Amino acid sequence: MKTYDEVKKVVYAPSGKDPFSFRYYDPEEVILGKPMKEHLKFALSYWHTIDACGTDMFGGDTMDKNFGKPYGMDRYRAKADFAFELMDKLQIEYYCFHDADIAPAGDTLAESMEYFNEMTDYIAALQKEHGKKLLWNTANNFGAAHFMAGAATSPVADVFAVAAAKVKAGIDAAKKLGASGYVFWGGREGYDTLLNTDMELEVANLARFMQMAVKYADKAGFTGVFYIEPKPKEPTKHQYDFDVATCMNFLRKYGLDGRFKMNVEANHATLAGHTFQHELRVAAINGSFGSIDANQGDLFLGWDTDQFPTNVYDTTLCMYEVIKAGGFTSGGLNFDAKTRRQSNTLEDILLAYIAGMDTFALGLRKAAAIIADGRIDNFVKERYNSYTKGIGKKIVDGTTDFDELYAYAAQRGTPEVPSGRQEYLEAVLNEILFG
Ligand code: XUL
Ligand code: CO
Repeated sequence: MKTYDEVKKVVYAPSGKDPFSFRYYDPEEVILGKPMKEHLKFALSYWHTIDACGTDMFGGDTMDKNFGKPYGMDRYRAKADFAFELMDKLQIEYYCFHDADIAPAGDTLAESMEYFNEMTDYIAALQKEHGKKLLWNTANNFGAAHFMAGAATSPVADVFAVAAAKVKAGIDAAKKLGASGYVFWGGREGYDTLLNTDMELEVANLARFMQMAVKYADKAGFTGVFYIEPKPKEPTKHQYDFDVATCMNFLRKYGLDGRFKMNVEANHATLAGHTFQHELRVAAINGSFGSIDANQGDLFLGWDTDQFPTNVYDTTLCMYEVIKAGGFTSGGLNFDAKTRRQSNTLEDILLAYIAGMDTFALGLRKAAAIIADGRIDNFVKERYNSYTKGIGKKIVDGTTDFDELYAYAAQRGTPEVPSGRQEYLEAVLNEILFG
Protein backbone atom coordinates (compact mmCIF):
# COMPACT_ATOMS: atom_id res chain seq x y z
CA MET A 1 0.00 0.00 0.00
CA LYS A 2 1.12 3.55 -0.71
CA THR A 3 1.95 5.91 2.13
CA TYR A 4 -0.16 8.98 2.83
CA ASP A 5 2.42 11.24 1.17
CA GLU A 6 2.57 9.05 -1.92
CA VAL A 7 -1.16 9.52 -2.55
CA LYS A 8 -1.40 12.78 -4.48
CA LYS A 9 -5.03 12.69 -5.62
CA VAL A 10 -7.76 10.07 -5.22
CA VAL A 11 -9.40 9.58 -8.61
CA TYR A 12 -12.21 7.53 -10.11
CA ALA A 13 -10.97 4.10 -11.24
CA PRO A 14 -14.06 1.91 -11.48
CA SER A 15 -12.31 -1.33 -12.35
CA GLY A 16 -9.01 -0.76 -10.54
CA LYS A 17 -7.69 -2.37 -7.37
CA ASP A 18 -5.77 0.60 -5.96
CA PRO A 19 -7.33 1.17 -2.52
CA PHE A 20 -6.62 4.90 -2.88
CA SER A 21 -9.10 5.38 -5.71
CA PHE A 22 -12.86 5.65 -6.02
CA ARG A 23 -14.92 2.79 -7.44
CA TYR A 24 -18.21 4.70 -7.58
CA TYR A 25 -17.51 8.40 -7.05
CA ASP A 26 -16.91 10.18 -10.32
CA PRO A 27 -17.29 13.86 -9.32
CA GLU A 28 -18.12 15.26 -12.77
CA GLU A 29 -20.37 12.40 -13.95
CA VAL A 30 -23.91 13.63 -14.51
CA ILE A 31 -26.72 11.73 -12.79
CA LEU A 32 -30.33 12.94 -12.97
CA GLY A 33 -29.23 16.19 -14.57
CA LYS A 34 -26.34 17.27 -12.34
CA PRO A 35 -22.79 16.19 -11.50
CA MET A 36 -22.31 13.73 -8.65
CA LYS A 37 -20.30 16.31 -6.70
CA GLU A 38 -23.34 18.62 -6.66
CA HIS A 39 -25.69 15.85 -5.56
CA LEU A 40 -23.35 14.83 -2.77
CA LYS A 41 -21.56 18.03 -1.66
CA PHE A 42 -19.11 16.16 0.59
CA ALA A 43 -17.63 17.95 3.59
CA LEU A 44 -14.76 17.12 5.92
CA SER A 45 -15.40 17.31 9.67
CA TYR A 46 -12.50 19.10 11.32
CA TRP A 47 -13.08 17.70 14.82
CA HIS A 48 -12.95 14.02 13.94
CA THR A 49 -10.46 14.22 11.10
CA ILE A 50 -7.96 16.82 12.21
CA ASP A 51 -8.25 16.67 16.00
CA ALA A 52 -9.64 13.37 17.37
CA CYS A 53 -6.85 10.97 18.26
CA GLY A 54 -8.67 7.75 19.17
CA THR A 55 -9.21 8.38 22.88
CA ASP A 56 -12.02 6.35 24.47
CA MET A 57 -13.32 5.82 28.02
CA PHE A 58 -10.61 3.26 28.71
CA GLY A 59 -7.52 4.68 27.11
CA GLY A 60 -5.76 7.67 25.61
CA ASP A 61 -4.61 8.63 22.16
CA THR A 62 -3.66 6.05 19.56
CA MET A 63 -3.00 8.62 16.81
CA ASP A 64 -0.67 11.57 16.41
CA LYS A 65 -2.30 14.63 14.88
CA ASN A 66 0.33 17.21 15.74
CA PHE A 67 1.72 17.16 12.22
CA GLY A 68 5.23 17.77 13.52
CA LYS A 69 4.24 20.89 15.53
CA PRO A 70 3.22 19.90 19.05
CA TYR A 71 2.80 23.41 20.54
CA GLY A 72 0.58 26.50 20.42
CA MET A 73 -0.59 28.29 17.32
CA ASP A 74 2.02 26.51 15.17
CA ARG A 75 0.21 23.29 15.91
CA TYR A 76 -3.13 24.69 14.75
CA ARG A 77 -1.61 26.17 11.61
CA ALA A 78 -0.09 22.76 10.82
CA LYS A 79 -3.50 21.15 11.38
CA ALA A 80 -5.14 23.62 9.00
CA ASP A 81 -2.46 23.03 6.35
CA PHE A 82 -3.09 19.28 6.68
CA ALA A 83 -6.88 19.73 6.44
CA PHE A 84 -6.70 21.63 3.16
CA GLU A 85 -4.15 19.24 1.63
CA LEU A 86 -6.34 16.32 2.62
CA MET A 87 -9.42 17.90 1.00
CA ASP A 88 -7.38 18.39 -2.18
CA LYS A 89 -6.30 14.75 -2.20
CA LEU A 90 -9.86 13.54 -1.68
CA GLN A 91 -11.53 16.03 -4.03
CA ILE A 92 -13.68 17.30 -1.13
CA GLU A 93 -14.90 20.87 -1.60
CA TYR A 94 -16.44 21.68 1.78
CA TYR A 95 -15.51 21.50 5.45
CA CYS A 96 -17.11 22.13 8.87
CA PHE A 97 -15.66 23.06 12.28
CA HIS A 98 -16.37 24.02 15.90
CA ASP A 99 -14.53 27.08 17.24
CA ALA A 100 -12.49 24.86 19.57
CA ASP A 101 -11.37 22.62 16.68
CA ILE A 102 -9.35 25.22 14.83
CA ALA A 103 -7.62 27.25 17.56
CA PRO A 104 -6.09 26.67 21.00
CA ALA A 105 -7.99 27.63 24.15
CA GLY A 106 -6.65 30.71 25.92
CA ASP A 107 -6.66 31.37 29.68
CA THR A 108 -9.62 33.73 29.25
CA LEU A 109 -12.54 33.95 26.83
CA ALA A 110 -11.00 37.08 25.28
CA GLU A 111 -7.69 35.30 24.69
CA SER A 112 -9.46 32.29 23.13
CA MET A 113 -11.34 34.63 20.82
CA GLU A 114 -8.07 36.27 19.74
CA TYR A 115 -6.61 32.89 18.78
CA PHE A 116 -9.86 31.99 17.06
CA ASN A 117 -9.87 35.18 14.98
CA GLU A 118 -6.24 34.73 14.06
CA MET A 119 -6.94 31.20 12.88
CA THR A 120 -10.02 32.17 10.87
CA ASP A 121 -7.80 34.69 9.02
CA TYR A 122 -5.29 31.92 8.38
CA ILE A 123 -8.04 29.57 7.19
CA ALA A 124 -9.59 32.27 4.98
CA ALA A 125 -6.31 32.41 3.04
CA LEU A 126 -6.09 28.61 2.77
CA GLN A 127 -9.70 28.45 1.63
CA LYS A 128 -8.92 30.86 -1.20
CA GLU A 129 -5.70 29.15 -2.17
CA HIS A 130 -7.31 25.67 -2.31
CA GLY A 131 -10.72 26.71 -3.65
CA LYS A 132 -12.68 25.27 -0.69
CA LYS A 133 -15.89 26.42 1.01
CA LEU A 134 -17.14 26.38 4.58
CA LEU A 135 -20.38 24.35 4.66
CA TRP A 136 -21.03 25.37 8.26
CA ASN A 137 -19.35 26.15 11.52
CA THR A 138 -20.55 25.90 15.10
CA ALA A 139 -19.48 26.52 18.69
CA ASN A 140 -18.20 23.92 21.09
CA ASN A 141 -20.51 24.94 23.93
CA PHE A 142 -20.37 21.59 25.69
CA GLY A 143 -16.74 20.58 26.35
CA ALA A 144 -15.57 23.02 29.03
CA ALA A 145 -16.42 22.32 32.69
CA HIS A 146 -18.61 25.45 32.98
CA PHE A 147 -20.92 23.95 30.33
CA MET A 148 -21.56 20.86 32.49
CA ALA A 149 -25.19 21.88 33.12
CA GLY A 150 -25.76 23.21 29.60
CA ALA A 151 -24.97 26.41 27.69
CA ALA A 152 -28.12 28.31 26.67
CA THR A 153 -30.02 26.03 29.09
CA SER A 154 -27.59 26.39 31.98
CA PRO A 155 -29.14 27.32 35.35
CA VAL A 156 -26.37 29.97 35.57
CA ALA A 157 -26.95 33.15 33.53
CA ASP A 158 -23.22 33.90 33.22
CA VAL A 159 -22.81 30.62 31.35
CA PHE A 160 -25.59 31.69 28.95
CA ALA A 161 -23.56 34.87 28.35
CA VAL A 162 -20.32 32.96 27.63
CA ALA A 163 -22.19 30.72 25.19
CA ALA A 164 -23.71 33.76 23.48
CA ALA A 165 -20.28 35.40 23.16
CA LYS A 166 -18.93 32.28 21.45
CA VAL A 167 -21.86 32.06 19.04
CA LYS A 168 -21.50 35.77 18.23
CA ALA A 169 -17.84 35.14 17.34
CA GLY A 170 -18.93 32.07 15.37
CA ILE A 171 -21.44 34.08 13.31
CA ASP A 172 -18.74 36.69 12.63
CA ALA A 173 -16.43 33.87 11.48
CA ALA A 174 -19.21 32.40 9.30
CA LYS A 175 -19.58 35.78 7.64
CA LYS A 176 -15.83 36.23 7.22
CA LEU A 177 -15.43 32.78 5.66
CA GLY A 178 -18.61 32.93 3.56
CA ALA A 179 -20.17 29.89 5.27
CA SER A 180 -23.45 28.70 3.80
CA GLY A 181 -24.72 27.71 7.24
CA TYR A 182 -24.30 27.79 11.01
CA VAL A 183 -25.18 24.76 13.18
CA PHE A 184 -26.69 24.49 16.63
CA TRP A 185 -26.18 21.04 18.04
CA GLY A 186 -27.59 20.97 21.56
CA GLY A 187 -24.47 19.62 23.25
CA ARG A 188 -25.52 19.58 26.89
CA GLU A 189 -28.85 21.34 26.22
CA GLY A 190 -30.98 18.81 28.07
CA TYR A 191 -31.19 17.32 31.56
CA ASP A 192 -30.55 14.20 33.56
CA THR A 193 -33.19 14.52 36.30
CA LEU A 194 -36.27 16.71 36.80
CA LEU A 195 -35.40 16.77 40.51
CA ASN A 196 -32.97 19.61 39.75
CA THR A 197 -34.42 21.06 36.52
CA ASP A 198 -36.78 23.88 35.54
CA MET A 199 -37.55 22.52 32.08
CA GLU A 200 -39.90 25.33 31.07
CA LEU A 201 -37.31 28.04 31.76
CA GLU A 202 -34.49 26.06 30.13
CA VAL A 203 -36.38 25.48 26.86
CA ALA A 204 -37.59 29.10 26.75
CA ASN A 205 -33.99 30.26 27.28
CA LEU A 206 -32.84 28.04 24.43
CA ALA A 207 -35.39 29.81 22.22
CA ARG A 208 -34.27 33.24 23.50
CA PHE A 209 -30.70 32.29 22.63
CA MET A 210 -31.64 31.34 19.08
CA GLN A 211 -33.80 34.44 18.62
CA MET A 212 -30.83 36.57 19.64
CA ALA A 213 -28.58 34.65 17.23
CA VAL A 214 -30.98 35.40 14.35
CA LYS A 215 -31.13 39.07 15.34
CA TYR A 216 -27.36 39.28 15.51
CA ALA A 217 -26.92 37.51 12.16
CA ASP A 218 -29.30 40.00 10.55
CA LYS A 219 -27.36 42.89 12.05
CA ALA A 220 -23.97 41.44 11.07
CA GLY A 221 -25.12 40.59 7.55
CA PHE A 222 -24.73 36.81 7.82
CA THR A 223 -27.32 35.43 5.40
CA GLY A 224 -26.54 31.70 5.71
CA VAL A 225 -29.01 29.11 6.96
CA PHE A 226 -29.22 28.21 10.65
CA TYR A 227 -29.50 24.51 11.36
CA ILE A 228 -30.60 22.57 14.40
CA GLU A 229 -29.02 19.13 14.65
CA PRO A 230 -31.43 16.82 16.49
CA LYS A 231 -30.10 14.21 18.92
CA PRO A 232 -32.17 12.31 21.48
CA LYS A 233 -29.62 11.51 24.20
CA GLU A 234 -25.91 11.59 25.01
CA PRO A 235 -24.44 13.44 26.72
CA THR A 236 -27.65 14.21 28.67
CA LYS A 237 -30.37 11.64 29.28
CA HIS A 238 -33.05 13.87 27.72
CA GLN A 239 -31.78 16.20 24.99
CA TYR A 240 -34.21 19.01 24.18
CA ASP A 241 -33.59 18.57 20.41
CA PHE A 242 -34.71 14.91 20.51
CA ASP A 243 -35.61 14.40 16.85
CA VAL A 244 -36.79 16.38 13.82
CA ALA A 245 -40.43 16.40 14.94
CA THR A 246 -39.53 17.68 18.40
CA CYS A 247 -37.32 20.38 16.88
CA MET A 248 -40.08 21.47 14.49
CA ASN A 249 -42.47 21.82 17.42
CA PHE A 250 -39.88 23.95 19.24
CA LEU A 251 -39.15 26.13 16.20
CA ARG A 252 -42.81 26.76 15.48
CA LYS A 253 -43.68 27.52 19.11
CA TYR A 254 -41.01 30.20 19.22
CA GLY A 255 -41.47 31.58 15.70
CA LEU A 256 -38.07 30.39 14.49
CA ASP A 257 -39.17 28.00 11.73
CA GLY A 258 -38.60 30.45 8.89
CA ARG A 259 -34.89 30.81 9.57
CA PHE A 260 -33.90 27.30 10.76
CA LYS A 261 -33.54 24.03 8.90
CA MET A 262 -32.44 20.60 10.06
CA ASN A 263 -29.01 19.06 10.01
CA VAL A 264 -29.99 15.38 10.17
CA GLU A 265 -27.36 12.96 11.47
CA ALA A 266 -27.72 9.24 10.69
CA ASN A 267 -26.43 8.01 14.05
CA HIS A 268 -28.64 10.47 15.94
CA ALA A 269 -31.71 9.24 14.04
CA THR A 270 -31.08 5.63 15.05
CA LEU A 271 -30.44 6.63 18.68
CA ALA A 272 -33.91 8.22 18.61
CA GLY A 273 -35.39 4.91 17.46
CA HIS A 274 -35.91 6.19 13.92
CA THR A 275 -34.39 5.23 10.63
CA PHE A 276 -32.19 7.84 8.94
CA GLN A 277 -34.67 8.07 6.05
CA HIS A 278 -37.57 8.63 8.47
CA GLU A 279 -35.86 11.71 9.89
CA LEU A 280 -35.07 13.01 6.40
CA ARG A 281 -38.68 12.53 5.32
CA VAL A 282 -40.03 14.31 8.42
CA ALA A 283 -37.72 17.25 7.67
CA ALA A 284 -38.69 17.31 3.99
CA ILE A 285 -42.45 17.27 4.56
CA ASN A 286 -42.06 20.07 7.10
CA GLY A 287 -40.02 22.25 4.76
CA SER A 288 -36.89 21.95 6.90
CA PHE A 289 -34.65 19.56 5.00
CA GLY A 290 -31.25 21.23 5.13
CA SER A 291 -28.03 19.32 5.61
CA ILE A 292 -26.75 15.90 6.64
CA ASP A 293 -24.18 14.62 9.10
CA ALA A 294 -23.17 11.40 7.36
CA ASN A 295 -22.10 8.49 9.55
CA GLN A 296 -23.49 5.27 10.97
CA GLY A 297 -23.90 3.73 14.40
CA ASP A 298 -23.56 0.14 15.48
CA LEU A 299 -26.75 -1.86 16.10
CA PHE A 300 -25.20 -3.52 19.13
CA LEU A 301 -23.80 -0.40 20.77
CA GLY A 302 -26.27 2.11 22.18
CA TRP A 303 -24.24 5.26 21.69
CA ASP A 304 -23.07 7.68 19.07
CA THR A 305 -20.17 5.72 17.57
CA ASP A 306 -19.80 8.10 14.58
CA GLN A 307 -18.53 5.45 12.19
CA PHE A 308 -17.83 6.13 8.55
CA PRO A 309 -20.90 5.10 6.53
CA THR A 310 -20.35 1.83 4.67
CA ASN A 311 -23.91 0.49 4.55
CA VAL A 312 -25.13 0.88 0.96
CA TYR A 313 -28.72 0.01 1.86
CA ASP A 314 -28.85 3.06 4.17
CA THR A 315 -27.06 5.47 1.82
CA THR A 316 -29.35 4.42 -1.04
CA LEU A 317 -32.47 5.14 1.00
CA CYS A 318 -30.89 8.39 2.22
CA MET A 319 -30.05 9.61 -1.29
CA TYR A 320 -33.53 8.61 -2.44
CA GLU A 321 -34.89 11.01 0.23
CA VAL A 322 -32.40 13.73 -0.73
CA ILE A 323 -33.36 13.53 -4.41
CA LYS A 324 -37.07 13.55 -3.56
CA ALA A 325 -36.51 16.58 -1.30
CA GLY A 326 -35.07 18.45 -4.28
CA GLY A 327 -31.38 17.95 -3.44
CA PHE A 328 -29.07 20.08 -1.33
CA THR A 329 -29.17 23.86 -1.58
CA SER A 330 -27.23 25.39 1.32
CA GLY A 331 -26.48 21.99 2.87
CA GLY A 332 -24.30 19.01 2.05
CA LEU A 333 -22.98 15.71 3.36
CA ASN A 334 -20.62 16.31 6.24
CA PHE A 335 -18.77 13.21 7.40
CA ASP A 336 -19.38 13.49 11.13
CA ALA A 337 -17.38 10.28 11.39
CA LYS A 338 -14.07 9.17 12.81
CA THR A 339 -11.74 6.32 12.04
CA ARG A 340 -11.84 3.54 14.63
CA ARG A 341 -9.32 3.64 17.47
CA GLN A 342 -7.39 0.83 15.80
CA SER A 343 -7.41 2.54 12.38
CA ASN A 344 -4.75 4.89 13.59
CA THR A 345 -2.67 5.93 10.58
CA LEU A 346 -2.96 8.80 8.12
CA GLU A 347 -3.59 6.21 5.40
CA ASP A 348 -6.66 5.11 7.40
CA ILE A 349 -8.07 8.64 7.19
CA LEU A 350 -7.88 8.47 3.40
CA LEU A 351 -9.32 4.96 3.28
CA ALA A 352 -12.18 5.88 5.61
CA TYR A 353 -13.18 8.91 3.54
CA ILE A 354 -12.88 6.91 0.33
CA ALA A 355 -15.14 4.21 1.80
CA GLY A 356 -17.68 6.80 2.99
CA MET A 357 -17.67 8.79 -0.24
CA ASP A 358 -17.93 5.68 -2.38
CA THR A 359 -20.76 4.30 -0.24
CA PHE A 360 -22.70 7.53 -0.79
CA ALA A 361 -21.78 7.63 -4.49
CA LEU A 362 -23.07 4.08 -4.88
CA GLY A 363 -26.15 5.04 -2.86
CA LEU A 364 -26.77 7.95 -5.24
CA ARG A 365 -26.42 5.68 -8.28
CA LYS A 366 -28.82 3.15 -6.74
CA ALA A 367 -31.33 5.81 -5.67
CA ALA A 368 -31.37 7.09 -9.26
CA ALA A 369 -31.91 3.48 -10.36
CA ILE A 370 -34.91 3.11 -8.02
CA ILE A 371 -36.44 6.21 -9.57
CA ALA A 372 -35.68 5.06 -13.14
CA ASP A 373 -37.10 1.61 -12.37
CA GLY A 374 -40.34 3.20 -11.13
CA ARG A 375 -41.85 0.12 -9.50
CA ILE A 376 -41.59 1.47 -5.96
CA ASP A 377 -42.76 5.01 -6.78
CA ASN A 378 -45.63 3.65 -8.86
CA PHE A 379 -46.67 1.26 -6.12
CA VAL A 380 -46.90 4.12 -3.62
CA LYS A 381 -48.80 6.31 -6.06
CA GLU A 382 -51.26 3.55 -6.82
CA ARG A 383 -51.72 2.75 -3.13
CA TYR A 384 -53.17 6.21 -2.47
CA ASN A 385 -55.20 6.32 -5.65
CA SER A 386 -58.49 6.48 -3.72
CA TYR A 387 -57.66 10.08 -2.75
CA THR A 388 -57.56 11.24 -6.36
CA LYS A 389 -61.27 10.76 -7.03
CA GLY A 390 -64.70 10.59 -5.41
CA ILE A 391 -64.90 10.91 -1.64
CA GLY A 392 -61.09 10.69 -1.29
CA LYS A 393 -60.62 13.75 -3.47
CA LYS A 394 -63.22 15.59 -1.39
CA ILE A 395 -61.24 14.73 1.78
CA VAL A 396 -58.02 16.07 0.28
CA ASP A 397 -59.73 19.16 -1.13
CA GLY A 398 -61.39 19.89 2.20
CA THR A 399 -64.86 19.85 0.64
CA THR A 400 -66.48 17.22 2.84
CA ASP A 401 -67.32 16.84 6.54
CA PHE A 402 -68.20 14.25 9.16
CA ASP A 403 -71.92 14.34 8.27
CA GLU A 404 -71.26 13.50 4.64
CA LEU A 405 -68.62 10.91 5.57
CA TYR A 406 -71.07 9.28 8.01
CA ALA A 407 -73.72 8.96 5.30
CA TYR A 408 -71.14 7.75 2.77
CA ALA A 409 -69.59 5.12 5.08
CA ALA A 410 -73.03 3.89 6.20
CA GLN A 411 -74.09 3.02 2.68
CA ARG A 412 -70.74 1.52 1.52
CA GLY A 413 -70.23 -1.39 3.92
CA THR A 414 -66.83 -2.57 5.24
CA PRO A 415 -63.98 -1.36 3.00
CA GLU A 416 -61.34 -3.69 1.59
CA VAL A 417 -57.70 -2.71 1.98
CA PRO A 418 -55.28 -4.11 -0.61
CA SER A 419 -52.00 -5.77 0.39
CA GLY A 420 -49.10 -3.46 1.32
CA ARG A 421 -46.71 -5.91 -0.43
CA GLN A 422 -43.79 -5.07 1.88
CA GLU A 423 -41.79 -8.22 1.14
CA TYR A 424 -42.24 -7.80 -2.60
CA LEU A 425 -41.03 -4.19 -2.42
CA GLU A 426 -38.02 -5.18 -0.31
CA ALA A 427 -37.19 -7.79 -2.95
CA VAL A 428 -37.46 -5.14 -5.68
CA LEU A 429 -35.02 -3.02 -3.72
CA ASN A 430 -32.61 -5.95 -3.42
CA GLU A 431 -32.92 -6.58 -7.14
CA ILE A 432 -32.00 -2.96 -7.87
CA LEU A 433 -29.14 -3.03 -5.38
CA PHE A 434 -27.63 -6.40 -6.19
CA GLY A 435 -29.29 -7.69 -9.35
C1 XUL B 1 -22.43 15.33 18.33
C2 XUL B 1 -22.39 15.86 16.98
C3 XUL B 1 -21.65 17.12 16.80
C4 XUL B 1 -22.32 18.10 15.91
C5 XUL B 1 -21.67 19.45 15.86
O1 XUL B 1 -23.08 14.13 18.45
O2 XUL B 1 -22.92 15.28 16.06
O3 XUL B 1 -20.38 16.82 16.34
O4 XUL B 1 -22.38 17.61 14.61
O5 XUL B 1 -21.54 20.02 17.10
CO1 CO C 1 -23.16 15.75 14.05
